[in-house]
Amino acid sequence: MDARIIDVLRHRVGKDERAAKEHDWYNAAILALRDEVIDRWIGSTRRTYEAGDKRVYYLSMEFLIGRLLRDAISNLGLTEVMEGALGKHDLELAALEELEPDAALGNGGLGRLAACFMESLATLDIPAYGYGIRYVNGMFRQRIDDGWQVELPENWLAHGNPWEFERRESAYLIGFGGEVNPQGDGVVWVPAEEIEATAVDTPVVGWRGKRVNTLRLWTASAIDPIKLDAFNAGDHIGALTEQMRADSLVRVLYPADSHKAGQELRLRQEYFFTAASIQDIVRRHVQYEGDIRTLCDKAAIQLNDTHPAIAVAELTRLLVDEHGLEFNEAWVLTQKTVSYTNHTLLPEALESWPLPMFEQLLPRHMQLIYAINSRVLREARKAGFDDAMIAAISLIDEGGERRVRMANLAFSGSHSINGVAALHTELMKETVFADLHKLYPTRINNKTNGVTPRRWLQQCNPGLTSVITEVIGDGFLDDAEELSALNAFADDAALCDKVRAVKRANKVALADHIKRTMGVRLDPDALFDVQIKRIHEYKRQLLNLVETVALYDQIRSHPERDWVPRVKIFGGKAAPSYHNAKLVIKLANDIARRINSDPSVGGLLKVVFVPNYNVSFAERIIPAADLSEQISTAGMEASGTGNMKFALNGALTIGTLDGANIEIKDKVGDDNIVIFGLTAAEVAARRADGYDPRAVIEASLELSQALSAIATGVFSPDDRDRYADLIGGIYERDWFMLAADFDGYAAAQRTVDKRWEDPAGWCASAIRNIANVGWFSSDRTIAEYAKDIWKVM
Ligand code: 26Q
Repeated sequence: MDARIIDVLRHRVGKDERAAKEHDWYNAAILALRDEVIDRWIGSTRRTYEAGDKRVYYLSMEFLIGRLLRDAISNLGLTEVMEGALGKHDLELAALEELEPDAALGNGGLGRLAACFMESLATLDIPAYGYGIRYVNGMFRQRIDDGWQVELPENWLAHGNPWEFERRESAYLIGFGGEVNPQGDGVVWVPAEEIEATAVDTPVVGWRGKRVNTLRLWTASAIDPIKLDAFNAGDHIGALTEQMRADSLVRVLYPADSHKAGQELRLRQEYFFTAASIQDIVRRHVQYEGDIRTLCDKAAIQLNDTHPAIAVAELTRLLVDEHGLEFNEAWVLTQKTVSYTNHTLLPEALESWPLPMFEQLLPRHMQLIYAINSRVLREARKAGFDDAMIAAISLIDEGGERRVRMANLAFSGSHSINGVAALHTELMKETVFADLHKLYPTRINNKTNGVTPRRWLQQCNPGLTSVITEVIGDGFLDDAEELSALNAFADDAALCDKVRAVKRANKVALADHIKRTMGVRLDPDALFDVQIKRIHEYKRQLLNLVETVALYDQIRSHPERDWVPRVKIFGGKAAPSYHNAKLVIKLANDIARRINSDPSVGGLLKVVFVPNYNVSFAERIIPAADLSEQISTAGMEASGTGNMKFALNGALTIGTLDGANIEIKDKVGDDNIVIFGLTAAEVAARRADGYDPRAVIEASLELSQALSAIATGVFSPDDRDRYADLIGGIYERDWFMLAADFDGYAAAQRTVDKRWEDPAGWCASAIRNIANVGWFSSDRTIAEYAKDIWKVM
């Protein structure tokens, strides 16, 4: 490897090893490794082609990949080889890895899930393509200025991207607008505007490098990048407008992860990448198989939420308008090929588009949606559905301004619709999809999420990985459920010491990092209590902050008690337009400033809000966490995946009976998790009965004192009214039931303190968490999709 790196450094980077800077070595290391990746990539592609295997296509607006270097080296088994080669030049692999920018082409859970799935697909040797958008600017970089979030553009491509390959030959025209005209016995869509989509491919290496799959992201360009006639006539700006319109499609990721859709640009982005992907899939099929009618035998198209739901209409359109199928035959083939995953029940995150906008942008698709709708509604009427049920099933929302419902389109066009955790899937059947489920009772199924144990244990926590290997061997690296062998050693004092030593080392490393980057000193022997995720009212960072304030009051009132030293760590981004989420960030920083500088807490409590939480920071902080905060209002977090990563790294969970927390509890056992709060059914019942938050607050002294301290400006002396409305909202409405769950949460935190005071017991629980969450490997999840939905295993 050393000779290869030197050769690459000279001939591809163009540097003498004596003159090479860190960045040159970084580029040389990636390019040397890349050759190995490419050979396997070509091998995998050939193998699939020769065997005529069915392929999986994962369509997603988001792929939150993070860094690739460590992942690729580790999955190829070259970590030691690479470290050795670089060591000869006094370079540390870990230091070079830090130079890689995160590929942050996603908001949060949904995008990260897509990245874990890509890795597991390759690991399980399933031929698969991920399809998405090559955003020039991914998720914004978050800076904290005087406690407030400031969004800065993220320029991950500034120094080029050695992992990507542009495929100029894989380009398609994507139309927008225009009109639909009769032609022969069919129609022809004549778009008003056409933009070219070009493929940019990134290899995805599976564990042990057996298969390398393709992540194909689309970039956009004008057919005629510069209109020379306009330019020559003096219209220099006008000559470039088409290229600007194309650029805008792939310019930036929408930084909202639950939002009332309404922006035309968003719909244009969705159609752009979906249409390019569907054209690519159809072209590949026809080229290899000849007959479009066998598409469903050779292709499985999975929609990651409704963002690519237009695929249903686009595929039907291609089959009818370009391949001459009858509508009914096209529709059945579409359904057999497509399946859809739902990731949220929040009403504001359910996509729908104003019908006039939709019709103007996609006139042919609108016609087909009417045709699909009349077919679905006919089936509903035949099944005896009443008017209210028909209205709920319709692809068009007729209440007020007419809108196209993307979830109903995705459901109608799919043979499988899955939720992402058991509770979420049941709630899908009872709420948003209740009527569609009655009409098509076999379609909804559950696929509980998972995370890749390569990135989220082996790579991010090498210390823990080697301790586990010493005890149970390395079989768990190939089958995470083999971690269960650790159960036999949960009470083993020697193992406990080692697990604790690793955790402490990880905490020291995190504390060093935070000291260096933020100037805050943390005690590595304190309990590290971590809540990292997007800032959202339903995720209830505010509940954690209010409890922090209550604890602060308690410590000051009873300094004589034996308080457990705690560090409360928060991290996460707020959507730029989400006022209350941004205020929660400011509140965390206001609380941190006050508490951290109060000598009367004597270092027993520290609060930090880490700026710019991203995948790379998650890889640092999760191995260092003792306590994982998963405290969403029950029924609102579809699954959660951070919860799985923490447990896998030996943190205990404090959480509600929501999303996958319920299944984590079932696996690790009631004694190894701290559960509190209302159940989803109780939340619904309380809401239906007329919930009175004011009465609940007044009944809890601790809660009312903490809320009033925040509301009256104890933490914001520079602006005493800053939090008046935020806290007022809890008194008035409290939609997320913070007050109802507060006492239970505070009591649960004191249970955590008690457990912490028994280090052996804590450690045994941590080991039982690690031992029993192997089931949450995305390998298991993908195997279920492969068998039940895609039929490729
Ligand atoms: C929609 C329309 C317009 C603009 C943005 C959006 C949009 C973008 C992203 C809506 C939703 C998202 C992302 C949702 C998401 O991340 N959901 C999470 O998915 C995880 C993986 O299944 C679950 O674990 C989480 O519980 C769920 O919140």
